[in-house]
Amino acid sequence: MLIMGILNVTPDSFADGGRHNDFDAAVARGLEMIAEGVDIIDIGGESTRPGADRISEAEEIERTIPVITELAKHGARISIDTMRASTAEAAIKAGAAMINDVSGGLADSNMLQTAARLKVPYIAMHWRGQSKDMNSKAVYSDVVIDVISELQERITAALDAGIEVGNLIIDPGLGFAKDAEHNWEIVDSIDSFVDLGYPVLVGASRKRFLGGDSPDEREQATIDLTKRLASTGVWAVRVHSVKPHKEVLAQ
Ligand code: PMM
Repeated sequence: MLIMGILNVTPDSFADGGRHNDFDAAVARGLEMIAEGVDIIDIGGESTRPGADRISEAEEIERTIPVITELAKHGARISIDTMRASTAEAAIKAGAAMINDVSGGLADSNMLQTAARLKVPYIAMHWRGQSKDMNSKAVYSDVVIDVISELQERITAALDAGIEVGNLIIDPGLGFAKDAEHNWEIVDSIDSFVDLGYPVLVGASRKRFLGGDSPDEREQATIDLTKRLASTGVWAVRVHSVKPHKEVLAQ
């Protein structure tokens, strides 16, 4: 299982506490992750935590592209965490190798065609709407069946747009329009997602459904979950801390 290390270049990320919100700190953290053996560094400029406001395209590009350019020079495999086709394209030009779109192509009507044209791996996450009001959309008759069927629609849209089967990765989108119980039901049924036949990425790191009062308290729960997912055929986990996850996978 691969480790995708989170590098949020945002002043308001709930889990980083804005610690990496300037270029030097972000590059330093990226280099540290490379030294720790990270497989992919996921660089994002826009917070998607519940209730978060959107930022402009210019600001998103300004935050992410210089960090991508610098870390790509060090040989890192980088994904760009963005819902915007324009940011994704700028990131790939700057040296990113993969697009991580939490909206699965729903936020920007140009995204799927852009990913197809760029011929890079594309991560389609399950999403029901912008973070501002996503909690009100956490309504399912059966969360596993509903999320799989909505992901299948995104898979069809991605393939129709010309994304190659081998470039498509899926993600159930833990914490996005889902309450704690929904997230655990998905984790308990992760095999059903793996069985769809695409690489599955899981992003649980320090999210509220893990319990605890602070992001740091949720760290151990994240590591425990990575250990559990390692035997399920999940392709990668998206996590804040790289070293403890590499260690738990090596056990
Ligand atoms: N979660 C967040 C941001 N980007 N991308 C994918 N593919 N999957 C996720 O679960 C995901 C994501 C929000 O978490 P953060 O604010 O800690 O980065």
